[in-house]
Amino acid sequence: MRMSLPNKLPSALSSKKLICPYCYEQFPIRDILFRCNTRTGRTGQRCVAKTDGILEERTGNGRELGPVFTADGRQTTASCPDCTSETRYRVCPVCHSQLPTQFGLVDNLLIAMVGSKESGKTVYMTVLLHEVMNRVGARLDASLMAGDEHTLSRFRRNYEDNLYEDHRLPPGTVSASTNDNRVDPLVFRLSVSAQGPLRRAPVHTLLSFFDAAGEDLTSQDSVDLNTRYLANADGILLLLDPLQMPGARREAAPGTHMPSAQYDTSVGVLTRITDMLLSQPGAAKKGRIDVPVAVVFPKMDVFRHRLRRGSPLTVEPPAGEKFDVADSLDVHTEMTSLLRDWDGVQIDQLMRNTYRRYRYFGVSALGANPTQNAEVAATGIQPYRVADPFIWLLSEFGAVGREGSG
Ligand SMILES: Nc1nc2c(ncn2[C@@H]2O[C@H](COP(=O)(O)OP(=O)(O)O)[C@@H](O)[C@H]2O)c(=O)[nH]1
Ligand SMILES: [Mg+2]
Ligand SMILES: [Zn+2]
Ligand SMILES: [Zn+2]
Repeated sequence: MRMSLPNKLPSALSSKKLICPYCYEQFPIRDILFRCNTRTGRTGQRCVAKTDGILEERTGNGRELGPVFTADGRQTTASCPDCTSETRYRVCPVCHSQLPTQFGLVDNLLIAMVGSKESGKTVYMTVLLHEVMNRVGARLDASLMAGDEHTLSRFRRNYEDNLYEDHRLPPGTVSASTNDNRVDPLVFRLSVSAQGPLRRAPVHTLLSFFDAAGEDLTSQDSVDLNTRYLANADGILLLLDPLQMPGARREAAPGTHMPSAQYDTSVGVLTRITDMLLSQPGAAKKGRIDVPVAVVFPKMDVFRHRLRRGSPLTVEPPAGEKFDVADSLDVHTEMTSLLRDWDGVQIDQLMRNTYRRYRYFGVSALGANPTQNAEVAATGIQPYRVADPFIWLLSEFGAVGREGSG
């Protein structure tokens, strides 16, 4: 699906503050910069490609690229002051990342993912995106594509191929603080076809996934580093690992690989994130945090043998093209009662008292415990309910419809 782009951004947008999907910094649209495409211009001159110091420092991308220059950021093209060549490359004024073509023209939704170390973030994100690109996308009549070349190659090489081709589990994610404060989110384009009588045009959104390293959330300092990402996110996927809750650990299937992190990290991470969000000006409405938070309990496969008969976490989830409200509430209720069994009442109280829009989800990205050698089980990857939290967030954003009630 291709969109035709106007040359000038709609005036309604020109005063709007935008947030870069790569560095999550905010800036007005007129501040967008351009990058010379290093083609020979009308005057016969040609700019030389060089490493961009700012881009390299911020993202680690040290490729040789055309020079960056200032022009009217409300336009989609500009001509280079040095070589007169006309360029369509727009870049972020802060980190110099090339902005997706649709940036500023379509909704820009930032989804931050957080959770403690070893809670399963990297595995979950890989399987979720793989599923949405394949099966789930077809079901929602939506297509998900990498928003830029860098994301495309990085997602394949560092995430998808590892798990799906080599059947290997990811190594620990590098912490933002041990990596010169660099963070490099994956940016995707999601197009959802027109649904129902009320929606005539397809919805295009840019999604930015930021896989925060969990170790960044175990001290107040490192939480501050992630503040910008979380504070500017439109939706949060919060992974709370049951295996990092004492009451749940003892119920896990024999042979389950236990995370090496301390017990209380699930509550700890939630507490620190909550404090951070509450400290943001305007984040809370009537004392409650307004950003939708999907509270995802991963690795549910290791508790399958303990679930009661008829539990919504044992049935095939609905596969309609809309978000199924009743099913989701059933799962939410089931997770609430599991939390009680797992001594997680504190988590539930914190959510109830501080968040306005949150929902519990039980998922399994792998469907089974990996082998002792950190490989995918011989039965392969059999994801269960991985897309539920994502579809709920999309429905909260108004990008997919809802059906049923509860
Ligand atoms: N049984 C089971 N284990 C999982 C699942 N997802 C992740 N794990 C385990 O959790 C470990 C950490 O996962 P990873 O995604 O690297 O965690 P991260 O540190 O939060 O990125 C993996 O090596 C697996 O052992 C799952 O769906 N089921
Ligand atoms: Mg990771
Ligand atoms: Zn030039
Ligand atoms: Zn940026």
